[in-house]
This record gives sequence, C-alpha cells and structure tokens, in this order.
Amino acid sequence: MSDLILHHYDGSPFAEKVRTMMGLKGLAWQSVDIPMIMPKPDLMPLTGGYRKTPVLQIGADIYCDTRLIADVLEAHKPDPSFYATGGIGLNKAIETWADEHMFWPAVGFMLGCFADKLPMAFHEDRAAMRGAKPNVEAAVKAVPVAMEKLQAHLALLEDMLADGRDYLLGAAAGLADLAAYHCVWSIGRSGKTRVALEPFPKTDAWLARMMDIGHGDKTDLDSKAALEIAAKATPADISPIDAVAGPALGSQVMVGTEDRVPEPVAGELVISTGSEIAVRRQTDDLGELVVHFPRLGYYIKAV
Ligand SMILES: N[C@@H](CCC(=O)N[C@@H](CS)C(=O)NCC(=O)O)C(=O)O
Repeated sequence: MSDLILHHYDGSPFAEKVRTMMGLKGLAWQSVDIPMIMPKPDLMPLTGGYRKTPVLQIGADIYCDTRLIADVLEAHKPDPSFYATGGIGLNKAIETWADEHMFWPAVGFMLGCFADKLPMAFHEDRAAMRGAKPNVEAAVKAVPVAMEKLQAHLALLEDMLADGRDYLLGAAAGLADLAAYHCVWSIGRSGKTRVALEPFPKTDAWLARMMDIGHGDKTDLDSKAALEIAAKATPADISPIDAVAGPALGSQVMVGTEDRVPEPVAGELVISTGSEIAVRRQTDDLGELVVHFPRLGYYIKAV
C-alpha cells in the first residue's frame, strides 16, 4: 500500500493539480475525502489549523500547499520529472502566475455561473475566508467581467501553444501545465462554462490532453484510518540546516499564509530554508507530527 495519502475533495481545482501530478508520475496513492467547507474535524488534528485543500500526509509528516507537494512528489519519484521541459525556474514562475493570477478570475467565473446552485453554507464559508459577507447576487453579476479577465489569461496559454507544441514548454507535460490546467479544468467540464474556451482551440485541445493524464492509482482511505496511520508513525528525520532568516530553529512560532485566511499553525520551528518551513507539533491524540509549508506565500512569527 502506498504511503502517500491525499486529503482532498473532488471539486477542488488545487486538488486536481495534485491528482494529475500523481497521474503524470504514475504514482499509487490513498485518497481521503474531506469536507468542502469548515468544519474539517479529521483534517485539523493533522494540520493544527491549516484548512485549505489539498493536504498530503506521509505517516506523521503533513505537507500543506500544492507548491510544496510538487517538491515532495518530485523527490519521491524523480522520473518522469515535473521539470523535463523548461527547467525548474520557468516551470515554477508559470506556476506562480497560474496559481495566483489566473486562478482567481477562473474561480470567479465558475462560481458566478453556478452561484445559485451552490448551498448557502458554501457561500458563507468562502466569504468568511475573505473576511466578507456572502453576496450571491454580486457573484452572478461579476460573471462577464470574470470571463473577460479569464480570457486575457487564456490568450496567454493559446500563445504558448501557438507553434503546435503539445504542452506549454514543449513535448512533455510539467509543473507549468499542471498549474495552468487546474485553473481551466473546472471550466472545461461544463457546457455552461466551456463558452470561455471557444476562442482558444489550442488551449481546449491541450486541456483534453491534460485530462487524459489521469490520476494514477488511487485507493480510498477512511479519514479515521489516516489519523491512526499518523498516530502510529514518527516524523521523518530532518537534516539540520540553519534557519535562513527570522526565528531560530527550536523556537516556538506560528506559521500562516500571506493571504487573509486566519489559520496560523503553532509549533517548534524545525525547518526554515529558502524553499520550506516546518513546525513540530506535540499532540495528545496523535503524538508528534511535523507540518510542512513552502516558503513562498507563508510567514513565520515568533511567539
Ligand atoms: N496555495 C494553496 C491554495 C489552495 C486553495 O486555495 N485551495 C482551495 C480549494 S481549490 C481551498 O482551500 N478552498 C477552501 C477549502 O477547501 O477549505 C495551494 O497551492 O495548495
């Protein structure tokens, strides 16, 4: 049985990015279905407060954020590489653009198109994440502008594919494709939203190729069983490297996302490099856990 456990839900675009990472690398993995909205009672004990989707668990190590999960899977199975075409820098730069810029108009367009079908609890949960009140009418009204903004991004994808290449940086799919793909994936799945793709035939064909990659070899796992696995495991050894900046290793810190979601995770700082932050948490129910984050997009605060 694979020790890779992904906590996610079907409709999550960022989870689709990681599911397709599993497909690209031909990995076997275990799948824990988590709620789309708070509360997430079997996820919080693992992360210590991080609520976003997806989260990767390997025993008692918990990896938050798809940017770090990509690094973990690349180290776990280097071949085929996420960086086979274009190298690490270009792939990660395109990932940053897609995850942080294309994602938002894509979500605005998607959620606006289906706003009246989504439960009020969903609108309330997502508005609370932004520190706002839900406004379904405004979400519906925003659809034309969101589509225009999204199409400005889709035009960039169409340009990258203009010379007839199969994937954004050449003949093989990589991290750049995975990041751009998850933004477009949900739009391509419904007739109502596919209209945004009509002016972009090369992007539409690329989307079909990305969907064909699949999700690797997935086995379902109950959330309680995932907690038991964490309780029985001990975190992987950490090679000692001095903290790059900010609080010293061994100090008590809070790690949180730089966006507005109030979810800092408290613990002892055990990794603080240019690419990764991790805290050790001592818990009553699950024993010792290490929760890992990417450096990009996260802050560390001494407590
Ligand atoms: N930077 C994060 C973003 C993850 C994210 O925003 N995921 C969305 C779902 S696609 C989310 O967490 N929504 C709220 C939730 O699932 O509770 C990553 O790369 O993992």
